[in-house]
Amino acid sequence: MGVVNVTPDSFSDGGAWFDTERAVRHGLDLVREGADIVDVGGESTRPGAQRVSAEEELRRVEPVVRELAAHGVAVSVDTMRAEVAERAVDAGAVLVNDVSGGLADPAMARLVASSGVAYVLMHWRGHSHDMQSRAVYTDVVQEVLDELRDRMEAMISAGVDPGQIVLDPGLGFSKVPEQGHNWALLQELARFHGLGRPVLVAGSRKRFLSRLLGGAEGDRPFTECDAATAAVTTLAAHQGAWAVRVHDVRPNADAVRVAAAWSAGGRGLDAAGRAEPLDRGRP
Ligand code: PMM
Repeated sequence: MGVVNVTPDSFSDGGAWFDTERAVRHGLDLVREGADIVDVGGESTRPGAQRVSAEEELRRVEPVVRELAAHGVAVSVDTMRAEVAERAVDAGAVLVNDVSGGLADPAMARLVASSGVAYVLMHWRGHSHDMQSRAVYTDVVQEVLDELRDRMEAMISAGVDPGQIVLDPGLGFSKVPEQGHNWALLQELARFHGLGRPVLVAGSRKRFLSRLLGGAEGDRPFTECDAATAAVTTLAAHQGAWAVRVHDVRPNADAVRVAAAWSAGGRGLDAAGRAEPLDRGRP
């Protein structure tokens, strides 16, 4: 899953694609580099970010979703708002990526149920302006698992088919580098398969990587964390992740193929020893 943030202020690529035409071109580039899905977002969720209005969010994402879908791209919309999700689905999105797991907008469950599209349900404890103060855990892995299961059950009670749901531990959201929360979740990623749904991992260019690689001069710049992101992808794919959400697609698509070839021990390659085109399937 390649990321197109149509925002002026996102974590690592804020401003770069803040224009419909550039955003669409970037989305098409990501598909050429190997993305199966392009995730279009119009609201930054970086720690401390303030919300934008639904009108502004729609103005940013709707034309990009429509244009990419018209080019045959499988488009995901990264939104916490049912209204934005609905308009994006009408414009051709096939997946709703809701970082709030249905908590930010009570109308989201109904929309996901009635539209029948795939739904990424992420672990979330609150909006960006104060989410890091909610990063208080006794056992981060168990608590994230329990909270994801509760949210999944709430969505199912509201009419969502379990087959629509993809789960995401929400790296960086109410998880702090100082406590090692993100690494604990990655170490125990296999336990998330126990919830019975595909798992998405989204560590690309996040602070826990820039902190890991930083030195006395401070954190490594986010845009210099793509090799580390690809390393996370290799390990996540090897542990059975369904998808990774990344900014720089090519090295991560390569990493997924390496992990697949490694796991298969050479089976499934063509006569020249090449990987077959990637097809991870849809949930
Ligand atoms: N992280 C960001 C945005 N959307 N969606 C999912 N499902 N999981 C995530 O962890 C996630 C997300 C923030 O990252 P960005 O601003 O670098 O895109």
